[in-house]
Amino acid sequence: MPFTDIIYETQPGTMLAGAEGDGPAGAVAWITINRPEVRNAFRARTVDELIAAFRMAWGDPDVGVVVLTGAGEKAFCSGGDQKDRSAAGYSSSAGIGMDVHGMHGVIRNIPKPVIAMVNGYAIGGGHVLHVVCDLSIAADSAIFGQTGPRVGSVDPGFGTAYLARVVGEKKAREIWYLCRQYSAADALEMGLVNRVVPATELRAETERWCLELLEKSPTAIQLAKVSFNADTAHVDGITELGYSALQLYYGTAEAQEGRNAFVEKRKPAFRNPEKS
Ligand code: S0N
Repeated sequence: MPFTDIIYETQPGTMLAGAEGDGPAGAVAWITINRPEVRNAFRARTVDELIAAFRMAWGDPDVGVVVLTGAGEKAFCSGGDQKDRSAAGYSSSAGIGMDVHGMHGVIRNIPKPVIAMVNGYAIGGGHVLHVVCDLSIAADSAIFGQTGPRVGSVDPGFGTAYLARVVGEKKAREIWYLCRQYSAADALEMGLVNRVVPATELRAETERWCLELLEKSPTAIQLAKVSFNADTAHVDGITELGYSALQLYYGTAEAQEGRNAFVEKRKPAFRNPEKS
């Protein structure tokens, strides 16, 4: 599949910041969402390309770590492309909607650590993306938050249940219900990210983490990842159910009001959508 919405690159361990002498064997796969004009929002094609890229990294024996990031300095990812969303949900040439569940699945199941390098806004479905990665390293300028109840959407799967594992039930509910934005410092304090560095040092710091990971036993890391995942594997079933309900919700006037208000740059009127 030729990529239009993402960039896939590999970088040998010997070329990483901090590598000395021969450096470690192995390589890093860099996957960059490349739609900066819409703050790296994803459409169905983007999701299909991300799944294909993660499978490439999965099948490449040299790749020991995957880094997911966004193009430009403004955004990591702003979630589903609201301009590509109708009452039928998100469009897709295959007619099966957008495979967000499949995208979360490949990030969770690839037997290699995945680092989210959060270079700006991680918002909505873009926030969920960093949450499902194994580790998150953020620029001090990064901003975090969910928007679903403001735009007539929700991620009733890993986006809610797994977030609660990361930051606790009370904080996860606050994040989802109030749709506030949080600074990188807030994110570090609540355990939502592993490290915050000045934006100018983000790439080098991420490379140093990759270097450390490449020096470890890949099989030990793989087994650790699988065992961490086993504890939340039941969320897959919740996601199937939740996404089926989400597809029905997208067809309602209430959900359409959220999407229309975002595109028209106005406040939504959820409690009386027909009159707006
Ligand atoms: C990211 C924000 C905060 C950036 O604000 P800023 O810097 O002021 O820029 P803007 O002027 O707002 O944006 C610049 C241009 O980019 C467009 N744009 C931005 N985000 C999107 C987007 N998501 N879709 C389409 N276009 C986007 C702007 O319209 C603007 O374009 P122009 O210049 O032409 O006006 C801010 O942009 C923001 O809040 N964005 C919206 C974020 C959002 O609501 N995302 C959807 C999130 N959805 C969910 O949370 C649903 C749950 C979920 O995860 C999910 C689950 C299953 C299936 C799908 C989804 C899904 O993600 O929907």
